[in-house]
Amino acid sequence: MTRDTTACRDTAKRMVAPGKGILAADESIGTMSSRLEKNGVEATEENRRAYRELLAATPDLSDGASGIIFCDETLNQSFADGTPFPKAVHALGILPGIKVDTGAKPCPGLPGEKVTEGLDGLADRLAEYAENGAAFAKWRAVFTITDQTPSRGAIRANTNALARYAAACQEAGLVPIVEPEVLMDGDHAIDRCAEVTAMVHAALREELALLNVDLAGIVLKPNMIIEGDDHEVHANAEQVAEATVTVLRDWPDELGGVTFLSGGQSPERATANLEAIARQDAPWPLTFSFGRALVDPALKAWHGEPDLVEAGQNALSDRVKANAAAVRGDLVTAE
Ligand code: 5MM
Repeated sequence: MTRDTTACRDTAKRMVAPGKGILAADESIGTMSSRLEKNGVEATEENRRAYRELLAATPDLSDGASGIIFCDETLNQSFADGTPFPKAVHALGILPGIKVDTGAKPCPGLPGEKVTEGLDGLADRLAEYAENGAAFAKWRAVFTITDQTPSRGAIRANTNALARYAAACQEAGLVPIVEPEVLMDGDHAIDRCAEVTAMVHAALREELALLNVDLAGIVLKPNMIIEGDDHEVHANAEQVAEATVTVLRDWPDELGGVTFLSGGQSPERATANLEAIARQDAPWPLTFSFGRALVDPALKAWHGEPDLVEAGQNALSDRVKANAAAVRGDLVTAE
């Protein structure tokens, strides 16, 4: 199959349109179920569906969100009125995306490290997702910082898989969101996060180049450069922004765009850091593709009550508006 470079480039541009970000609502069934239960909601298929409909149907969501990432279960579900999610979301002016990895699993040969799986049968699944209306895809690899990790083996295995996924997506006409997440777990300082993230990105660029991935037709979803969550000193937003963009500057100008994950930061800190990042000089669009930092307040406000759907939507709307304002430069935040 040949690549339709133009279509992927156009979609990537829509995904990182000025003032818009991407909502990550692609928790796997296991993760979503435990988040529902933590909020006192029974983890049924219908509750997972109702929650995703609450998010997607938030009034005026498309003002600040260009796309929503779903998992396989949601993409095959429908709104309460019977409209399949991809069609309903397109009609709301939002691009539907699909998480296509099958999760980070223990990596054979590398105790304590993980490799993301999902390459088997991927081309067929991508064709089906495209047929069902998906415009883009997502694959997340995770890297844990310790004194010994991430190892070269884990970096190579995960970046190679990310590149194979990205190439397969472009052949299927779907924009790959390429997510190499260096986790915040640990007590490391911000410099160590910068060092590891730079190493992972360098390996990723090499693997993407070897598979002829068109960088203008991908969206990179990196972690911000930030200290480990057990580190005693919290970097301020300016320090995070400068360190983050310094690492990213090794990416060529043609890169389609950069959409940050929130990684477990509080919603407020993620927005403050994003706002400072957006003020940096950069050749590619910089925006957000947060999961928890967008949806946690919505889930708390709704907690499964049909009467509180509007409260949940208002909570999501507040976060999306704040982050959209942050990337537009309209928000002045203080941590
Ligand atoms: C929404 O969570 C996504 C993955 O969930 P699973 O681990 O259950 O597969 C995750 O990939 C998410 O899209 C990104 O990590 C960004 O989310 P955060 O919460 O880090 O912004």
